[in-house]
Amino acid sequence: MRKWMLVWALWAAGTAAAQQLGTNYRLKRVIPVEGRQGVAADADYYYVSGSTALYKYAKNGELIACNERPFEGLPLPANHIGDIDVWNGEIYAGIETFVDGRGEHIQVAVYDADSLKWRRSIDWNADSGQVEVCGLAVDRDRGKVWMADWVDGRYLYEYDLASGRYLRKVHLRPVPQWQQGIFMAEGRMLLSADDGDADLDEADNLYIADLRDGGSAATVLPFRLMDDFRRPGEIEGLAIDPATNDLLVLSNRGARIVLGMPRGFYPGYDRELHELYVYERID
Ligand SMILES: [Ca+2]
Ligand SMILES: [Ca+2]
Repeated sequence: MRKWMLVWALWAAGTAAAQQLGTNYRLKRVIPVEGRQGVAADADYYYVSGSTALYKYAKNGELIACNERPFEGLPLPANHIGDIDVWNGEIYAGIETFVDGRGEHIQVAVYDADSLKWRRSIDWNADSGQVEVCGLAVDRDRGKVWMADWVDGRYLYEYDLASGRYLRKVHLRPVPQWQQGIFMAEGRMLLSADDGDADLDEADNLYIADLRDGGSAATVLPFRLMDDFRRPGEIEGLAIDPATNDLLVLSNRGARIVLGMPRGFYPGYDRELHELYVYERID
């Protein structure tokens, strides 16, 4: 291969993998899914987490595979999966035991994206101050993984992907209320927050924090009001599709949520619906 071809091939591979953020998104599709917690995407598939399961979907919404026993073999007790990410053929899941609004036994569990089987886990550093894991995000450019905390949302926690070592936390100012999912692109963190009260028909929100300066604190800015969901409910995980740069946001509707746990249904619903909202970038 000529040198310029090699350089071009490396450049093309690099740009194809890097998600890019837009400033304005338009809803193009809603896909019913099984899981109520998180979403991730690679070039060919969507991955969805339920509280106790992992699902793999073709991008037309067809269910391809599932693992309904994802805690088998894990080194710590577990009953809850939050938002997930996928990178280099592996699914990263923030896992814990979650009971009545509090988490314990936090771990980053890594699964094979083909078989959905568990491979290994990255240990939580309890001294970091993190008390819950609602979601995580891989920083593809820097080889890091970040965890967010729904109970005490003041900080995001950074770990090294290769060694699993805890590195630092970043102070969010202001703190979004009831964070759910996070996703990192171009050094900036997108956060979903379940800050709209579904009892009052309030929409939930996405926020963005620029972490590129490496500082101990980051300013959180509004990114998008999610007022185009079919009914205000519980916003969950989010991701950017690396093939299309579509914004993917999971949301639940129909169930009344108290302290993070479903407690009965709103009028007109006899079950909770889980939907993947697919947004195309328009600028
Ligand atoms: Ca969640
Ligand atoms: Ca809400």
